[in-house]
Amino acid sequence: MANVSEEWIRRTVEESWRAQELEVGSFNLAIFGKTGVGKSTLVNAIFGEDLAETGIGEPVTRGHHLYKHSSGSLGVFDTEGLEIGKDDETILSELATLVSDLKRRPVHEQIHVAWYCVGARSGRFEHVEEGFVRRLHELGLPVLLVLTQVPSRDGVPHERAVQLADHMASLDLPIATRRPFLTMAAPDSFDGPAHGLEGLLDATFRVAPAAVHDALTQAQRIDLARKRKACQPAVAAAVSAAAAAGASPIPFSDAALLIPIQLGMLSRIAMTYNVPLQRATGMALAMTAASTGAGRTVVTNLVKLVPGAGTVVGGTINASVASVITYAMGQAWIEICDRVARGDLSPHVLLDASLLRGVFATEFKAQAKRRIGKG
Ligand SMILES: Nc1nc2c(ncn2[C@@H]2O[C@H](COP(=O)(O)OP(=O)(O)OP(=O)(O)O)[C@@H](O)[C@H]2O)c(=O)[nH]1
Ligand SMILES: [Mg+2]
Repeated sequence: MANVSEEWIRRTVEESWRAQELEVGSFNLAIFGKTGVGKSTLVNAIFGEDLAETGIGEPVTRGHHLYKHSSGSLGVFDTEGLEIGKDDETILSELATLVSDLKRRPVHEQIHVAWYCVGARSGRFEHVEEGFVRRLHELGLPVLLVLTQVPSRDGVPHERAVQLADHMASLDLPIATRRPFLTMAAPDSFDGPAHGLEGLLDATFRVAPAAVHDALTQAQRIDLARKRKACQPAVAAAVSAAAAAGASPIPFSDAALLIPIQLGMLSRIAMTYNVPLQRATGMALAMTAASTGAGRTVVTNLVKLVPGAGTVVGGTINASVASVITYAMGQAWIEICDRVARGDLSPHVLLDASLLRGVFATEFKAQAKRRIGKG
C-alpha cells in the first residue's frame, strides 16, 4: 500500500473536492425590487456572504444590466444601473433573452427561483411592480414575494405590513405562493429582531428543482439541520464502502486502503458547511495525523481510539471495525463543523493543527462509543 504522505492526502482531498463541486453544482437566485428595499441585506442574511455587496458580478446580458455574482454553490442575478418602476421594459427584455439563452444550458446554469422584494416601509406595492411580477412568471420563473424590513414586536409583525401582505395576496398573482413572506433580514434596535428568513428559505426549497437542492443546502447558512441531514448519505456511502473494503480483513499495514474513502466523505462534509478547501485539507491532515504513529499507517492508531477494538484479532481490521471508524470520523466532522457554524466552537480551531487534532480525537472517540453502544 502506498505511503500516506501529506502530498498524497492533499491531492486526494482536492480531487474529491473538484468532483463534488461538479456534482453539487449551483443554486441560482434572481432578486428584484426597488432600490434600497434590502435585497442585498436579505441575500447576505440567508447566504452569509457579502456576495450581493461586493459588486464584482459579471454582466450576463448584452445590455449589461443583469449581473451574476457567484460564489461556490450560489449564483445571484441582480439588476444594476436600472430601476424597477422606471426601466422595467429594458430589464424584462434583457431578462427574457437571458432566460431563453439559459434554457439551452445545463440545469445548474439556469435561474431557479426569483424573489421579488417589496419594502414594508413604503407600505405600497405599485401597479408597475405587479406587472413586473406577472412578467417574471410568464418567463417561467418560480416567483416568491418578499416583504422586507418588516418591524415586529413580541413575534408579531407590524399591522401595516400585514395589511400590505393581505393586499398583495388579494391581487391573485399567478405565482406559487401568493402571500408574501414577511421578513426582517437584520435585527434593528427599533424595529426588532430578524425574522421570517426560515420560511422564505423553506419555500425556496419547495419551488427550486430537486437537482439544485444540494447546492441550495450548501449555499444557505441559516438552516444547519438541513446541512447535517445532507451529510448523512455521504457518511452512509463511506461506511458501506469501508465495510466492503474490510470484508476480507485488512492487515493493519494496509489500512490506508480506507483513507481515500474517508477523505472523500470529509471533503463532502466540509463543503456542505462552506469550509474552504484549504481548511478541509487541514482537517484531513489532522484526521490522519491524529492517528499516525511513527512509521505506522493512518488507521492503525485510530483503531486504538475505538473502545473495545484494541483487542482486534490477528492484527487486522475487519468490516465492522472499518465501518465504526468511518462512521465515527464522519459524525465527528459533522459535529465539529456544526459547532463552528453555530459559533459554539471558534473557527480558529480549524486553523490550529494541534488544537484540531485534539478536538477531532475527542469527538471521534465519543462517536465511536455511541456507534458501538447502538450495536
Ligand atoms: N436593520 C435592518 N436594516 C436593513 C434591512 N434590510 C435593509 N436594511 C438597511 O437598508 C439599507 C438598504 O439595504 P440594501 O440591502 O442595501 O438594499 P438593496 O435593495 O440591496 O439596495 P440596492 O442594491 O441599492 O437596490 C441598508 O442601509 C441596510 O442596512 C433589515 O432587514 N434590517
Ligand atoms: Mg443591493
